[in-house]
Amino acid sequence: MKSKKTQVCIIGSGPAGLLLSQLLHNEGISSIIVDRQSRSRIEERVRAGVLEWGSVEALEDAGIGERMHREGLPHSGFDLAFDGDLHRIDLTALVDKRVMVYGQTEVTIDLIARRLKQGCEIIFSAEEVQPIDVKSDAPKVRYTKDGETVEITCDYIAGCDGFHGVSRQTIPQDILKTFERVYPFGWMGVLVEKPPVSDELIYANHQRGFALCSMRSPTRSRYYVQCPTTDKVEDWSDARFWDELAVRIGPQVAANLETGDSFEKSIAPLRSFVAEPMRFGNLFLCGDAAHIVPPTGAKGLNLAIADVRILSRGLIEHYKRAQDAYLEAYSQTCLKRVWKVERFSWYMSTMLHQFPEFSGFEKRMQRAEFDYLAGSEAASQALAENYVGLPLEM
Ligand code: RFL
Ligand code: PHB
Repeated sequence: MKSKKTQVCIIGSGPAGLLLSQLLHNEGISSIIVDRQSRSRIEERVRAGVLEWGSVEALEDAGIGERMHREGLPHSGFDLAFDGDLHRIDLTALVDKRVMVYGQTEVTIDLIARRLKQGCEIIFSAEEVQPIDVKSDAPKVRYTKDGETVEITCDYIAGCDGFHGVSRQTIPQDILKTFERVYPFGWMGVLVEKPPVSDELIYANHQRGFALCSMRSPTRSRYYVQCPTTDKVEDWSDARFWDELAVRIGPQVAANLETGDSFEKSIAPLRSFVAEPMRFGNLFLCGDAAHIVPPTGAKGLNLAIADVRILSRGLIEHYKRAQDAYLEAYSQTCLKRVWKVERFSWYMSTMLHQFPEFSGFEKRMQRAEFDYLAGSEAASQALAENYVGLPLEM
């Protein structure tokens, strides 16, 4: 068996794992990243699109601010729509902050390029990845590649391997508590090389279901419609998708909709999930490995970045100043914030979707929530405060 050594071994080369590696490298702390997927598969995944400003700053610290600021689109507001009525959430006026529209795909491409250029070892296409001896002072990550088994010995393991990863499963069942809500619908998403229907995002609740108008650039749009979990991508021809989207966003907005051939189509299920604690021995869980939010508040990626900011601070304090207070508090600090973000994502999802089990009462509640937001600056401000991102510690 071949062996390697590093200070922090990171499982998962998604945005969480890559950003952690970069922030540690900035302070002279070594890491190796192991991922089961190939580089091209990782760089092709289409996921989140909105960055909180705290995430923007973390990515600047990671040295990938240049392209993000050149190609990203700062947004100072977005629209909520309810059966055709519109209410703008003016982020700048309400909370003096903005968000950045820049795709997770681009963030990942930028981070991989930078990490490899700086000589970081990223092992792609690793098989049978397994954290071992995580309660000892010398935990290891074992994997197989090209028929050879390799063991990486380290001080700490960061489990950044997403919801279906192996890290969380390493924590014994009598220690790990999980909390979950699965929503009775999914999002059918398309990418199209056409200018966005509006300069800002539009989140719409319509009797026929939720719709979201988003974008990746001034010439590339990202649209979603709520669909049953049983639907398949093949059920949604482009023509059906555009017809449905136009109905849900209403004639006023749809008048500006430019349709075309979609070049990416996928269905994502909606789930809320939290695992507690986020640390076991010398294994730390980060991002989707520890929690999932429904995408309605654009929080999944941002929450992963917040975990990484908290963990990198703890590891830097450990290595640079022999102080472990931040590291000891990692799980507690993250979970306090995680639950607030879970609450916001659940709230946005509940307000904006059609739930098969909802009676007339719940539907009137959704409408009342929209009317309250439209008529109350305080209510809009609370929504805006969450949308731009809560402070790291709150
Ligand atoms: P990622 O991005 O899932 O990366 C995890 C990495 O770990 C690897 N991996 C393993 N490696 C080694 N061994 C194993 N056993 C492994 N198992 C998995 C994977 O190959 C992968 O490279 O997690 P990370 O870094 O925590 O980042 C979190 C974000 O990706 C996630 O929160 C968001 O993308 C969530 N999300 C969305 N969030 C939004 O805010 N807006 C969206 O529109 C949005 N759309 C989505 C999404 C997540 C999706 N998933 C997970 C299916 C759409 C989809 C389809
Ligand atoms: C996206 O552009 O993919 C996107 C934007 C906002 C969300 C979810 C997804 O809330």
